[in-house]
Amino acid sequence: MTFRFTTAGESHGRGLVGILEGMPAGLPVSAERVNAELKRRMGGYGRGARMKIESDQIEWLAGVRAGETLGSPIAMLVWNRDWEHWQDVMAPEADVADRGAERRRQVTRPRPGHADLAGSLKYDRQDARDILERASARETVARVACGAVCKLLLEQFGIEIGSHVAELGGVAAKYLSPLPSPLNEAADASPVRCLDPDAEREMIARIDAAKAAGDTLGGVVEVVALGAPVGLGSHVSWDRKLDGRLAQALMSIPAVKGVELGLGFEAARRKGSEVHDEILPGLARATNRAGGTEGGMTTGEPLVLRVAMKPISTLMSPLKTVDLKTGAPAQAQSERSDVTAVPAMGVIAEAMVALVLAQALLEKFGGDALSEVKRNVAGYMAQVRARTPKGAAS
Ligand code: EPS
Repeated sequence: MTFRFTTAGESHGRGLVGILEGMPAGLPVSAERVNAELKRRMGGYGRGARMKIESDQIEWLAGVRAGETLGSPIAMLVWNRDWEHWQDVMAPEADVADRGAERRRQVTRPRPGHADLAGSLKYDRQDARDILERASARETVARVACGAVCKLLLEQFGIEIGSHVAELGGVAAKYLSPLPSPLNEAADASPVRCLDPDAEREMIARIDAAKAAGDTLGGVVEVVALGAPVGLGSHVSWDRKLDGRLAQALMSIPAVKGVELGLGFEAARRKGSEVHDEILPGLARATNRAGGTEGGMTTGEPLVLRVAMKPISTLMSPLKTVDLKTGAPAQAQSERSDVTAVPAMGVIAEAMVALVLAQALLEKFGGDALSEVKRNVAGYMAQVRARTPKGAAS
């Protein structure tokens, strides 16, 4: 069965829609669980005034009845409350009465680092708002809603995904080993989703300083998925490799510039004997430097990914640009925005990992009903156990 998802919606348009296809029938779902993820995404110190306006909640449009999925496409809608203030600017109709010859709030001074310039040229638009409204990270609301349904599926198989902020504005958190469990309970208790209180204090100070200077900050989030069985993804073809699929999904998050798995770039600096994870009796691993995949397949160890986000490109102290209407040098457009969205990006990254893992799980064990998927997983796990060498610790 094809598993796919897509989103529609502009930042200040009427609302956002997420469509998820290929979920088996019989999966218990609830708006409360999805909304809890949306609420986590809205948080984080350094967000702008927009998050005080919105109160993101889904409405089920299709695919769910009596608290369970039907196996049909699932559609979810989140209204933009801010639409009220943008109706004339964003109206789909050509003839909105009070706007005169041109729509208000046109953007002709593209922001370096945003989609404004390349998008305006590519799509042949005079007003870069036609580009930035869709390039906005507001779209990730619909991703998180779809990811939340995937998390509910993964939960049925003991797979749990969490994240924490490892670095923000150049401040690195001390690494906690082992990580707290449940990870998200600990991370969500921090306003920057950081597990190190000293680093948290310094990150908040840097966000305040950046805000005062009209600047923005990036950072690094670590995402951890526990409980994935060995063998999701495949070595046989480039587009089935799970590490590649995870990297693509995470790189598609607005402002994300890099993804590492396990040791990541550090592996390139070490000798082989200091990189690879030795195999112990019972087929356990001495270490997990690989970060949970080998040959494009899960190893059964935790998946550990790090995701780097650049600073948001809307600066209140703007950079140089060119006005596309006149060709004259200008200052880039400033719009209300966030100082940093790194804590929220962690929640979005969890959703993207959930989408990739759900797809890979259903690819391998797919069935029309949850009961069928469960039988397939149980049969496979019995096969894996039977392959574990005799006399080994299990
Ligand atoms: C964003 C700009 C800000 C952010 C927005 C992403 O919105 P606004 O221009 O309305 O102030 O708050 O993020 C969200 C609305 C969200 O829900 O995450 C941008 O330009 O990408």
